[in-house]
Amino acid sequence: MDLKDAANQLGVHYQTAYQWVREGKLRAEKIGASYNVDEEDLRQLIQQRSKPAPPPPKVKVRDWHQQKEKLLGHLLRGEELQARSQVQRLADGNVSVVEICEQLLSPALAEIGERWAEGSLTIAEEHRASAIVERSLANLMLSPAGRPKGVVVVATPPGDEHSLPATMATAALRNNRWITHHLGTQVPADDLVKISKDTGADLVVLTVTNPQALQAAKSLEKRLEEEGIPYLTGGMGSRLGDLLAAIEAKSWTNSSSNALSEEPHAQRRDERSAHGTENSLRN
Ligand code: B12
Repeated sequence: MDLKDAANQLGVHYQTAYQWVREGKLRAEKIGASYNVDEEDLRQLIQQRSKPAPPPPKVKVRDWHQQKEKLLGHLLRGEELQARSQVQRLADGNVSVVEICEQLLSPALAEIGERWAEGSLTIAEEHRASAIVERSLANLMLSPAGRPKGVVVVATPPGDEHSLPATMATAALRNNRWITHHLGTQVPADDLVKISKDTGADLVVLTVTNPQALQAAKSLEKRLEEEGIPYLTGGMGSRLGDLLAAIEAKSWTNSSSNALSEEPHAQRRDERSAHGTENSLRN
């Protein structure tokens, strides 16, 4: 077949097919002034082009500590564009949302919390940093193609204003093909139950960061149990990887209580006791 017909079958312009012949991508025999393309060669090239491109190679982060220090610097100086492009570069390099959250964003935020607690960072600076992290997370809210695994509702109990952990959980779930309804903070129990039923949620994920909201979380759990809606609760120090593992294994089924909800702050409460919490972020 001549090159013009081959180009048509490939769905490209004649010049492109000619370029491919010159580059050796498409084999063709020169006969006089024209080119002859073997049908088998053409079939193979068409097949090769129809395969999805392989995912970009995963960027290997050698030094997360250095990444965290760099991000922390941007957050402390209020350099939003630099912070967001640092996060974006990792996402573009196929680094998982869980890694980005747990190796980079959470450690940077933890340090911001430490500095606030010891009085070297103002509330305004903390708010500015949190807002940048929140907007960096927006870029990670991707839902890859493929059959959804199920429906999840993510919420934070009343009395807890720490919205970022639930946003991170949402990003991780969406990236793992769970349809995720992210409700943010301060959702009344009745409304949480209603939306869970309306959306046909398989599971409610609760995130508790403020120890003072633990009781509210317990009441929500009790209510969900009464309604027969499964839930998983996590908090400071709990791992997104554990959330994904539990949800993949569907190991929440009939869980009337779960270990994660017992002491969500246990791990870090000890670590941070030296800094105290008498300072207030809010006044
Ligand atoms: C930002 C921030 C705030 C912001 C929140 C803004 C926002 N939009 O979220 C504001 C200003 C509102 C705030 C307020 C307060 N804060 Co504050 N805050 C922080 C800070 C600096 C970051 C929080 C954060 O997002 N952390 C990063 C998260 C994402 O990391 P993580 O906890 O490990 O989260 C993981 C898990 O939650 C997991 N996950 C999420 N969902 C699920 C679900 C399941 C099932 C599983 C398995 C896992 C999982 O995913 C996350 C990522 O890996 C922390 C410092 C810190 N160490 O975190 C203090 C911190 C949490 N705050 C603290 C305090 C004391 C308060 C206040 C009580 C201060 C006050 N006196 O007013 C108030 C409480 C207000 C309220 N009613 O809630 C203390 C809590 C200490 C304690 N444990 O007792 C901390 C630790 C600061 C400190 N060092 O003292 N805070």
